[in-house]
This record gives sequence, structure tokens and C-alpha cells, in this order.
Amino acid sequence: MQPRHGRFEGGLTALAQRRESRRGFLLGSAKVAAGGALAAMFAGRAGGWAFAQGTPVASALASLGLPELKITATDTGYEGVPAETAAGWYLVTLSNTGQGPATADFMQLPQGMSIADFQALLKSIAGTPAAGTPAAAATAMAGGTPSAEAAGAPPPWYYQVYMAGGAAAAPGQTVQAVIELRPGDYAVWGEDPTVPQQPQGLKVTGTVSGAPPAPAADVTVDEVNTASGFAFRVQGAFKAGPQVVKVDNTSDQPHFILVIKSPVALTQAQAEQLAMEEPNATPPAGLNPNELQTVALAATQSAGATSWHVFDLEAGHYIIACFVTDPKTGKTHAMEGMIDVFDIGG
Ligand SMILES: [Cu+2]
Repeated sequence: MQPRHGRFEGGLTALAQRRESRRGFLLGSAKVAAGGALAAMFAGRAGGWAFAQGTPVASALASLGLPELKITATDTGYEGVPAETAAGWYLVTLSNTGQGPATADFMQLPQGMSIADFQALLKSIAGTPAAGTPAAAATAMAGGTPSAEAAGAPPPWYYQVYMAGGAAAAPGQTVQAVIELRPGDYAVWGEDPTVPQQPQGLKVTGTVSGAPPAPAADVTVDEVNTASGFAFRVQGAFKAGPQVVKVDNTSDQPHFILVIKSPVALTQAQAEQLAMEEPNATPPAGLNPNELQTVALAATQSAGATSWHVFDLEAGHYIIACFVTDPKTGKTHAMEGMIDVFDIGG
């Protein structure tokens, strides 16, 4: 179990933090996981979601006429997930009525793993008596074999299964995404073993037919392999207000895009430094880490997956990053180059 996976590992970090505060343990910590001051900021002190209130449901994706999966995330689970649906492209509309931020990611389960097995697996991570220690959870993940190597280890299947992606929403918010559901058995889950939403099973039958949708995108983010690891290739410019963002994973590992708002402008080098630094390292001058906020997320999608999202951004300074761990190096993708800065003018 050599791979280390950000999301699972992030959940572990989160567990430790939960004793102090429930506030930061959800998406922020889950998305940042191992590695770097930036990660630590979200795990412990920041990571609060800040969204424009009353964001209207974006019509840009709704007008495609795709079948819709209307899902409500509550403080305990997901409502509106059908037991079974036909393969194809879907508009996912996620409404969050819970107290904390919520994610609904559509991840196929590996061969032989039922949704009950997956729920039990997450429980074993989040609910072990010594929960909060990476070793305890890693042991659970590794099937009970204690090993320093396995600390925070993710299951290797995580890097092999199809993940369509999904949406994430702050409390009270409704967010839309367009994803491709290929045939198979899915878990709709929060991408973190410690979130309160119980994963739900979804069987997708038949085959995907017809051309994929082609909504006009304001920004396209290609997720690519590079000599040093991974990178975002951003085409177009992020702007203020709701916008459609196409995410194309053409690399060979899964990625998410965490959109982080910074109170101060950061250079690319500073952002990279944040991703590399030790958790307690001094942040760049002028940056109060507590003021970093998660404002949007394109949920994890596997290699070869394409999705569209509506990000509603305001003027300001931003970082986009992926903190999935590269099993080949043990580093987060951000540490390998999958981090960028951009500004949106007022
Ligand atoms: Cu990544």
C-alpha cells in the first residue's frame, strides 16, 4: 500500500482537527491533505467556504437539456440519488441543506466492492478507536497490517477506477456540473471518510451513446502530465460572476481543482512555495493563512474524464491546486506543479 492519497489522507488530518473544531474539517482539510503549508492552513485553521449568497442556479449548463440528477446533501447523507440510472451525460444539481460544505463525487467502486463494503471501509477509517492518528487509519486501509509505509496509504484502486467528477456546494448553495456516467457501480460520496454524508450506491446501466455535450466554456482547464509531475493548462480567463469551466483530464492520474481565494496577490512562486513548505513554515509576507478560503471545487475525476462546472467567483486573488497524492513519488500533485495563481479584476 505504498500510494498515499490526498483525499483519504486529508480525512485523517481532518480527524485530528475535529477535536478542536468542526469548522475546518470538511472540504478544506479533505482537499489539501499531505504536504505543504497551504495544506496545513486548510486542514487546521482555514478552509472555510465562502460563497456568494443566493447564487442563482446557473442556466448555462441547465439549458443543455441533459437528464438531471437533483441531489440534496444533508447533514447525514444524500437525497435524490436513484438506485439505478442509464449511462450517459448528466446535469448534476447539488443543493446543500447541511451545516457544512458538501461534495457529491461519482466514483466507480472496484470490482467486488459493494457500496456496503465501501461504507464499512470509510467507517473503519473514520471510526477506529484511535481515530485521528494516521497510523490507525492507514492500518484500516491496509487491511489491518500496521506499517509505517502505510501511513495515510490510499487503496491502489483509487487510481484505477473511473471517477466522473461531481459538484461541491457551501451550506445553502446550489451548484451544477455536467458529468459522464459510464456503466458500472458507483458510490456517490463526499471524497472524505470523515464527512457526515453516508455514501450512496448508484448503478449505471447500458452504454453512453451519442456525442458528448459541448457547452460553451469560459475557461478550459486541461489536466496534463509533465516532466515533473502534473500541471493545469488553463485556456481562457477566469472572470467575476458565474462562468462555465470545462475540465479535461488528459493525464494518467485523478485530479480535482480546488479554488482558493487569497486575501493578497500571490506570485506563482509563492503559491508553489506554500505547497512545498512544511505545515508550520512562515507564510509569504502579508498573507494571513486564516483568510484563505475555499470558494469552489471541481470534484475528483479520473484520467480520461471530462466535466463542466459553474464557478461563481468574485474579483480577487486566487490559487487553483490539486492535492491528490502521486503514488509514484508520495508528493501531492501541487508539489509536482499542479498549482496556479490568477487574479480577477474588479
Ligand atoms: Cu491532481
